[in-house]
Amino acid sequence: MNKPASVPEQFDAVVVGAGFSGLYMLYRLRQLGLSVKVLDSAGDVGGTWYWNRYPGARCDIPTTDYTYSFDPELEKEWTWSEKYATQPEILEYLRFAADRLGLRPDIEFSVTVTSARWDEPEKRWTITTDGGQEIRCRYYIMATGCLSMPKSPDIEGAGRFAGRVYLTSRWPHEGADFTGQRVAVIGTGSSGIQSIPLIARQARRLTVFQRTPNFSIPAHNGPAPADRLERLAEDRDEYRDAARWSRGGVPIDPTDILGGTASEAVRRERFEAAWEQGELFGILNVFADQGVNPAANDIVAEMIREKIRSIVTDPGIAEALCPKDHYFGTKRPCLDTGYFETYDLPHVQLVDLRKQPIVSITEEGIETADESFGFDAIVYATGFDAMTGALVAADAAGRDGVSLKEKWAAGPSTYLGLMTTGFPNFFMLTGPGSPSVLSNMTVSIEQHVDWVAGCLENMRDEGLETIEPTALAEAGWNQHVQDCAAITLHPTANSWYMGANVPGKPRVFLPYIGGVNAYRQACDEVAAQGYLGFRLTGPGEDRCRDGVIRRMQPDVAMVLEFMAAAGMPPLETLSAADARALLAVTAEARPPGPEVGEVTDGVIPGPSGHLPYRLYRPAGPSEGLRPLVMYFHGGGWVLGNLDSDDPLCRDLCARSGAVVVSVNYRHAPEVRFPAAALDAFAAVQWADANAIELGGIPGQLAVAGWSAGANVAAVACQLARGAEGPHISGQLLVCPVVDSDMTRPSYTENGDGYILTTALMRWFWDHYADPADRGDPRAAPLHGNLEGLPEACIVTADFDPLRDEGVAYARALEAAGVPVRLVRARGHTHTSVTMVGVVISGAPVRAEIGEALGDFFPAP
Ligand code: NA7
Repeated sequence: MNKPASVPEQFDAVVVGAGFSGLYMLYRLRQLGLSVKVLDSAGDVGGTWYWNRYPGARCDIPTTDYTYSFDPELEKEWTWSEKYATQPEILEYLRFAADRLGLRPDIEFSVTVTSARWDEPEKRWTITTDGGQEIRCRYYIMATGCLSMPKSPDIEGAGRFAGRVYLTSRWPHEGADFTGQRVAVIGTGSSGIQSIPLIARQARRLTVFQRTPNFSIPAHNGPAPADRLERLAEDRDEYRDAARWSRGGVPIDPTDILGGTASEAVRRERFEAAWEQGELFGILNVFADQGVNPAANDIVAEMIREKIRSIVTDPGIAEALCPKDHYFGTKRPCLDTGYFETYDLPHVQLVDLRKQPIVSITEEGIETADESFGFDAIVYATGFDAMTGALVAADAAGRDGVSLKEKWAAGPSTYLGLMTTGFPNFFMLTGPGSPSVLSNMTVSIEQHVDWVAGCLENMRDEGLETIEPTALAEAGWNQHVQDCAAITLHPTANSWYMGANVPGKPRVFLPYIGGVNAYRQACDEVAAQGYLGFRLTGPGEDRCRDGVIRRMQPDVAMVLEFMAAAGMPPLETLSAADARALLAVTAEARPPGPEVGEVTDGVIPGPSGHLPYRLYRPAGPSEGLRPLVMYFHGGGWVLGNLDSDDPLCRDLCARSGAVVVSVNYRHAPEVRFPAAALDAFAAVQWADANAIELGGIPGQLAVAGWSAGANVAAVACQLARGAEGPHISGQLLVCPVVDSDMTRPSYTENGDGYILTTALMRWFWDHYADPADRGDPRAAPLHGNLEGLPEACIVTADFDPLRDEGVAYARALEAAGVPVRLVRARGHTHTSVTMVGVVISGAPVRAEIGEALGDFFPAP
């Protein structure tokens, strides 16, 4: 019932949407004693399950898991009839839940929110509906769903067709009867793939217009999976908890088998088992690396393509149905029942829009570049303006009158996918930047609702009125969301996850791919740290603990977790010999690094005996001369050798196109300061004198090193300048040791927990140099004369105790007139940038390093 606009209704909270999330949110808010109004433009509860009534519509997560878990009693009272329930059954379930929890009195149906604005003095939202109603509330909660705003038809002439038009996402309640009709289906996403076999049963002729073939596996629908039912019967709470702390919101055993190294038999067995199981998270878990490694992904993709070829009789049609333009899983894979089999039916035709694009919809049908088709009905299965569409459409304007649409013009920006700056007390359930569509939605919905309820309860208890994220926290989270996506294959696809399906929509990865478990952990930590990154206000209160919840690159964090779990003893507790032996063992398990043209070992005459070296020649013509880079390995002057930095040297060689010569200088404690530095200088002199024999262009010589290797490289530059030769074109210093002062803030911040610790650095110094020598520029080049040194590229890592001395060296060089390129390895540790083939996020940093190395020399 609409009230006059002059007398706005007042509630503590307004929730938009009465699907899975809106219903549970209402339930939790009521428990807090808040007054709540839920608004929905539908005629009943159900959300996406109210609208998506097309034939064959089902969930693609097993019903054992696609269900509310917050109330064991509710669970007991409902039994799903199938492994993947149909839309009518899911809708029935949500009706049951709404009734059983007595939610309906607080829900108003057939009402669309047209706008909302934040009233700063009143600290309230004013919401306007299509009926002219005004509602005021303190908390405004969007339970609008991720796939609820249909994509507007973006096909020429879409309005002209004279026959019946259907949208899978707005299917008529009375259903559709295609008996005897000529039907077109446009779109082969999940909605198309689910509906096509059923429409084919009725239609006289069915023509499917496919722009992108999609990966689909058989759902093998039937009774709910016995193994899951058993686990639930045994210990429901344990099962639900396992789901909450799983990667995708469904308990599975994540594999550690890698596609690249598994035997053919293992690959086949794992794939066939997943194919038979018919579960999304199963087929996405054939190999641990299929989401990040193109080669592993292609093994799964090709096995699916083999299946398609074995199902579809006509080889031409089979090939057209085989997805080849995106990695498996980077677009939402589908579960089907007889989809590919449908194309064997004589009255079903596939039109490949890549070969003959649609020119226009006409009054009679569809005209492609090659043919005109006549139809009685056209079904658009063309998808959604996913994740942001419904949020933006509700037209909320925040504190400064800026709308969400304006704020998100370049892509959504959120803190935890829950809130966004400038919009106080505005919550998004499963918003962009949260796991949402990459997870079992019901688990992610419950987690979000519980977090919001916990937050509001805390605010009530503390007498607070508003909450809003800070710009710093939000920017940090956006960065983390993109960092997580960047190490996967996902951003390569034109998917709706990327916003790529909607013309003009910014291309940004929308959901959080770091996992339901990692995400829950982050949200819990934010709350436990007094709502880190949020500003909370109330009468006489204005509190804010600003900060960023995840600054580390996600794969770096994984490596640290892995190493912590492996329980390696701290190196500084070992003898030098034992520490060397331990590192040699761990190095054996590494990927080898990229192929280069040639690798040869040799010896250099050092100041006191021979020094072994390894030369890396880039691929390409072997006769031409290249710039020469003398490389010095890391290891605190104590550890490391030609093998330890072999993958990094290959990487530097492949990226820079230079000949890289890695030199094994003498180590401490056997030979102490300044032996390592003198060896490095001798190696540089020797390389200069023997450039042509090494394949180097005379006069084009640079030095490079990592950690203590960067220390001796920097010292070699100073010694060469002092000795008036040889000429060095540039110095690449990756996380260099340039000082023995351990009091800089980066030592305080990163001195423990990131592999290179303060204790280990002290151990290195103690092995290498007497305290009296540690200020000598040959040990601490920061204290040397820096004038006239070669241009430098200095790499510093955020989580490195040596970060600040690297920055100090860069600044000091600049002050001395030396050109410096300072590369910040954001979210990295002292070691992670060098972990070639392990830490994917290091690759862009190494690309920049390779470019910097190339820039030391004149263009070829
Ligand atoms: P999707 O997955 O976005 O699929 C839409 C399909 O429609 C897809 O094949 C699109 O091809 C196609 N499409 C979209 N626009 C056009 C135009 N203009 N011309 C031709 N073809 C077009 O939506 P669904 O509803 O199937 O599924 C959404 C999710 O709901 C699903 O993943 C499940 O999680 C539940 P494209 O790939 O863009 O080339």
